[in-house]
Amino acid sequence: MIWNPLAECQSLKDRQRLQSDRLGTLVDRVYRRVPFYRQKMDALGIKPSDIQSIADIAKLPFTSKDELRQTYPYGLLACRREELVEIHTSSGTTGTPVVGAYTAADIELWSEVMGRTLTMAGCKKGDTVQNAYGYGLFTGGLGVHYGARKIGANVIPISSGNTRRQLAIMKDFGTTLLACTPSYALYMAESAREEGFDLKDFPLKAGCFGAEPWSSGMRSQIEASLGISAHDIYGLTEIIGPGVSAECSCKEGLHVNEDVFYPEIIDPLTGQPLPDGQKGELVITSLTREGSPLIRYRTRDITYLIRETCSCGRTTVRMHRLLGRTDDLLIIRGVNVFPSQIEHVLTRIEGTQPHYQIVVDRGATYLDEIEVHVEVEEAIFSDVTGTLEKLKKTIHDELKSELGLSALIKLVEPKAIQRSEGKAKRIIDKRTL
Ligand code: DLL
Repeated sequence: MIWNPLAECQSLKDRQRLQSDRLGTLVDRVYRRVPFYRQKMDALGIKPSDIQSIADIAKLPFTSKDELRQTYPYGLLACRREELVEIHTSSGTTGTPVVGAYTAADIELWSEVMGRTLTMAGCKKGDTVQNAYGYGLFTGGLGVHYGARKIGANVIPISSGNTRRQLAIMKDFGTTLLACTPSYALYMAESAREEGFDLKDFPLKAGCFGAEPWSSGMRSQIEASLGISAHDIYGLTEIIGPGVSAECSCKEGLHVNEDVFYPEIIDPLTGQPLPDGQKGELVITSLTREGSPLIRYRTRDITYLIRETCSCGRTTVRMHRLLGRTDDLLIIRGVNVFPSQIEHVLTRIEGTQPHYQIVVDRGATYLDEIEVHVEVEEAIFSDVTGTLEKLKKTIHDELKSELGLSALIKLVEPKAIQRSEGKAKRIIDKRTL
């Protein structure tokens, strides 16, 4: 099913016209109402009348995360304070939090795009959605909540944590769709096994997982251990929260809701737009937001765009699942390493679990050292016949061929790596630069 065929299956020509109109209105609005944008446009000598179509977007300046921080909390507001109905922020673990401010129309927009997201995972009226994303300032909880309400599904607002209770609720209430981070979904499956039941016996049929990177290998493990179809969903606080893009049943990239969130890919070093299919930094313009619209926001997320029409019938452009972040890039002895590459290798190797941590340190020789801690399956861990040593060598060799780097491998027993109920912590960088 498609939630909004008019928007999601629109002809390219009609969509471009709509995007052009919306961009014009947005630029007018922020030029009049947000001094930050007026000054940036004036500095470049651009007037709202220079923006005639969506193709003119490249004339506009970027917005960076640092600028959001400098204007915290209300500097980029494009409406009156009393028009706001809700505020969210990022967790702020890496600095001043970034703010998303919503008017009633913004909440309606969020409900609409999350309705599309859940529908892509096969969710419909009558389904029971167990929403194990955190409720609160984090956008995962309320985003899924609004989407489920929009399409008439029944939402259980359990929030994250208390895994035993999650499983009891799932069993008692007959949950059909689970929403949480992918790492938490795996943790739930593991806990269910320990409690002596199998999630495959539950009526659960699908899951909407996102908010952190995960690989196709991890998807296979989730699908097998929960007996469901696992869908990748993407978004960020600055733009709206979840609801920017999501996977349909074809799972060949995430459909971007481009009638409202216009995507571009740029070279992160030069800022130059890149053609479809080429990997770079995702830049998003929120075309219809009222509270905190952003123009050409640099997400720091790396992906590429896929323009061909999907066999599901939606005509919206797709983005490949995230390939990394410009600021997650680890540079180890000059070699560029994304944690996603490591996960990709690990999930290919029999006997390992997709629970891992990457520890980077600088040894006595001042050379970077990378140590990958990997959980192995119980049976292998207790094996005394040298299987562990063989596995260690396999992981070492496969990582070396993928990354061109020798990593120290530490195999750890099941559950040795701390589980997370929200976003998993994969990297521990101990280097002091
Ligand atoms: O994580 C919003 C969200 C909630 C998305 C629930 C999906 C599901 P932030 O906390 O602002 O917002 O973090 C945004 O998380 O820039 C990406 O780097 C990362 N991220 C989000 N979704 C995915 C995904 C929410 N599907 C940042 N795959 C983004 C990989 C993701 N990374």
